[in-house]
Parts: sequence; structure tokens; C-alpha cells
Amino acid sequence: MAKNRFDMGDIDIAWCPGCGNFSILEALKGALEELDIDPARLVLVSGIGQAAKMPHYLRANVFNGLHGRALPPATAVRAANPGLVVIAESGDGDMYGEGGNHFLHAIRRNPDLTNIVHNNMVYGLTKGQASPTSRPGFTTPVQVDGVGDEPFNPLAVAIALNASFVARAFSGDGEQMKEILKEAIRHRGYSLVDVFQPCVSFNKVNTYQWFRQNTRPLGKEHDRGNRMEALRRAMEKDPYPLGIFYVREGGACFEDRLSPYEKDDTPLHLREVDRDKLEALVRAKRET
Ligand SMILES: Cc1ncc(C[n+]2csc(CCOP(=O)(O)OP(=O)(O)O)c2C)c(N)n1
Ligand code: SF4
Ligand SMILES: [Mg+2]
Repeated sequence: MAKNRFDMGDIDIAWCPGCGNFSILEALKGALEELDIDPARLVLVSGIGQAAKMPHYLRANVFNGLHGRALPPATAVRAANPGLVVIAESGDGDMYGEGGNHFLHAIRRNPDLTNIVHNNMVYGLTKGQASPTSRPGFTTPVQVDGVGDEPFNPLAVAIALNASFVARAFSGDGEQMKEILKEAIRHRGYSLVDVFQPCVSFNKVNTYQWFRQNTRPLGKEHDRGNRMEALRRAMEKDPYPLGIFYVREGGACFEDRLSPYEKDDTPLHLREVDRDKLEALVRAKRET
């Protein structure tokens, strides 16, 4: 079998044996290879958490940012160099909790990037507190009486905000996940792929078996161009549908609407920097 160009060989991976993150890593490497993407053109941006370690485990350019802050630098990378393939990847806590504000506004801006969220319904890295997607009744050493809040529904929120691509996969099904990732990366505009990912160490409720029993495919009859139908299906949770819920083609991306590109399509990173203007700007900021 031909070598996958994104594979880093024999490296130490700091995930627990059996963690659902491993198959997301394999599916992503497979999707990138099958799309024939040049590793030099790939930028992976993440925040903090177990899922956010992902960019360190495949060959790519990496920006590892602050907790909850993957999307702003990812948006900026695309704006500065629209020739790059940008993936913002993190966990449910990082993306929907700490980074929830950025999640909402990235969808509205519609940068051409793929947002992969490893949704294990828990904070894995910090040893098992509830996350925004934890289900009611989930008990943890902090939520000793069980979670009482309504879980955050990322798909419904994304469709309500007219995100241009919205999907959900399950890390227990590598082939389906790879095909969804390929479509998301190929899609022009903001693409959300929420992936159900068992955390075998700190979520003993939402296990591989639980996800298998509580999910089902959206079905061939699902019309991914029908926004209201996609929203209705995104509200289902008994069982949770899997697949591509909604696709909107043709909308302008964030980088298309930026004024510096109005008259000149030279990527920002290739343009001459006006040092005087830059220094004046930095000075003005320091003085405020
Ligand atoms: C500002 C800030 N607050 C809290 C933390 C501690 N912290 C690190 S990762 C994390 C949660 C990660 O959960 P999630 O994004 O679901 O990732 P997982 O580990 O489950 O993959 C928290 C609360 C931090 N590093 N920085
Ligand atoms: S703590 Fe959970 S999410 Fe983190 S590596 Fe272990 S199994 Fe995976
Ligand atoms: Mg998590």
C-alpha cells in the first residue's frame, strides 16, 4: 500500500488506548491523501484539549492557539493566504464552550475552512468534567448531582445561522467519517463536522456501544439542500442522525468580501508591508 504522506511514522501519541481520537486521525489522513492535498499547503489550527493535540500527529503546518481560540487564527490564515487548505480542529469543550462565541461568528463570516469537532460529551484533558454537550443526568466529580442544563446542539445552531456545510459523523465508523471529511474539505465555505468520539477514560456512559445504539444514518431520502428539514433532523436525539445534514452552495466567503481583495487579488502574505503604517499602528495601540 502506498505511504500516506500525512503519516508521521512511529511517534508517541498521548491518547489513551481505545480513544475515539485515533480513528478520527486515520480518517483525516485518508481523506487528505484521497483528495491529493499537498501537506505543504495544509494548515491545522487547534485550541487546548485532547482533541486539540491532533495537529501534532500528522504532517502539516500547525498553529496551536489558546483554549477556545482555534477559529480566529484559522480565519486569519485563510484571509492572508487563500491558497491554503485550513482545518480548525478541537473538542466540544474548546469549540462550543470556551470558544462558543467564535463558533457563532465564524459561521456568520463563512471563511473557507473545515471545522472538525471531536464531541465526546466531556472535558477529557482535565479529567472528566461536564462539557456543553454532556447529556442531562451525566454525573462527574464536579457535577455530583448530574448535569441539569439543556445540552448545546451545535448542528441546530449552525443550520439556524445558515452555515454552508453541516454534518455529523461517528468515530466508530471510519469509512463514513472519511467520506464526510472529504466532502467537507472540498466544500467552499465554512464546514462543520461534529464527530461523536468516545472518551474511554472519563465518559463511561457515552461509549462505543452507546453511540452505536443511539445513532442511525440520516437516510438516502434526506434532502441536504432543504434547510428547514435539516434543522428538524438536527433536533432529533433519539436516536441521533449521522451524515450530511445541510449544504448551501455559492455564498460568498469571508476572504472574498475583504476590502483589500476588492481591486487586487494578490494574497495578503505576498504584499509589501508598509513599515511606517505598521509601526504607527503598534505605537497607537501601546498608547491606549
Ligand atoms: C482559559 C482556560 N480555561 C480552562 C483551561 C483548562 N482546560 C484545558 S482543556 C479543557 C477542556 C477540554 O475539553 P474538550 O475541548 O472537550 O477537549 P477533550 O479533552 O475532551 O478532547 C479545559 C477546561 C485552560 N487550559 N484554559
Ligand atoms: S482522556 Fe478520553 S479523550 Fe482523552 S485521550 Fe483518554 S480516552 Fe481520549
Ligand atoms: Mg471533549
